[in-house]
Amino acid sequence: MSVDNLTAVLYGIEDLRLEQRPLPEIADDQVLLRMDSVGICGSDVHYLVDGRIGDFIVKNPMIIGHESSGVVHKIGKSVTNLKVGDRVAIEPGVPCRYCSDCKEGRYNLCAHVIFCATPPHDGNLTRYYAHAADFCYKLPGHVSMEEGALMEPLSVGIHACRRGNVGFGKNVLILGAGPIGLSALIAAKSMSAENIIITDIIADRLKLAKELGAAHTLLVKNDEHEDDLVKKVHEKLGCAPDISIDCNGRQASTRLGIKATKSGGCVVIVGNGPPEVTVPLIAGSTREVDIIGVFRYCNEYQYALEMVSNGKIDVKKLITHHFDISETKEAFDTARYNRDGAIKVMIHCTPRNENNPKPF
Ligand code: 572
Ligand code: ZN
Repeated sequence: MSVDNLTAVLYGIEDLRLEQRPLPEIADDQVLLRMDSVGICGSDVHYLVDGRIGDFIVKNPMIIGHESSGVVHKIGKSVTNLKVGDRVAIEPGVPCRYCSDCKEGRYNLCAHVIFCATPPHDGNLTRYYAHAADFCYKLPGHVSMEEGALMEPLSVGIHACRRGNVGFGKNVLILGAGPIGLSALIAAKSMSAENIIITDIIADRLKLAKELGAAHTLLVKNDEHEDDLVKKVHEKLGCAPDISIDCNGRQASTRLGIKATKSGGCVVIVGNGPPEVTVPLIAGSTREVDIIGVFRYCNEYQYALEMVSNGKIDVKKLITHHFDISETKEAFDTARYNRDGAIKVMIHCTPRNENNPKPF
């Protein structure tokens, strides 16, 4: 009898199917994982709704999902860092390891990276999945599989904070309180930022942001004048932010970030909006406001895991919904329509809690 390898495959716009796939073969340096938890990311929803993000177009059926954890089911011949039964967080982007970007440690910039569920590469919302063993991170016994999956968005937040030099005493503005904005908030707290103000257009998200440690929140209305918003940020924070982290990407958000940041501060661009936006670049430049780019993350998984493991970071509150892989369509509907205050929707490829520390 063949093994159940139920898999979520995106065939094109609004065409997400569950189907059986053969068990993947593994290379010598890979492990076969029995997948456990997979979070839905905004990019997964984009590929479902638009069939593309920029030049990355779903031209052939693609397995969706990249925020994930699993249990080692089989190891390749040359794997020494893992054994069967290990519970792991899966870093979804495997770079070439040979180019100058990889050699310099900035492997997120590798032009040859194979990133799960970025076309044309398959993701891992499936029951069995093969991955490079050195991009799997063993979870300590007390860390749950869901937390393992959340190491991915958390790594984005940590990378953004590191790129902006968030640290002790810094006042931070975070634009956008979705999963990435909230991850940046959690990361900034863990790096001893002084006060953090976070914005969003959805009040529920700001409520959660408060629970996660934001000193101030700012509910933004769509048609609000940006100079009024700058004033509000400064009034609430008591000063201009040293660092603004734009997790939104919309023009209005990037503009507010540049205008609100103190002279000599920096704006970190995490959110991806349209490829070209109009911003007050020269007004920012003449105040020596640095604009810093972010592309995913590199070298953050180990730190993210350490912070969750030692209790300095708690990501569990980000999870608002749980679904079984057989309910993938409902899970995506919940994520895309922000149903019931959805922040992070988690899909379980193994029955929930089966691989988790007990008691729950
Ligand atoms: O978890 C990583 C991640 N990265 C995202 C989006 C969602 N999740 N990015 C935005 C889209 N870009 S991209 O360069 N691209 C589709 C490869 O436009 C990557 C980073
Ligand atoms: Zn993502």
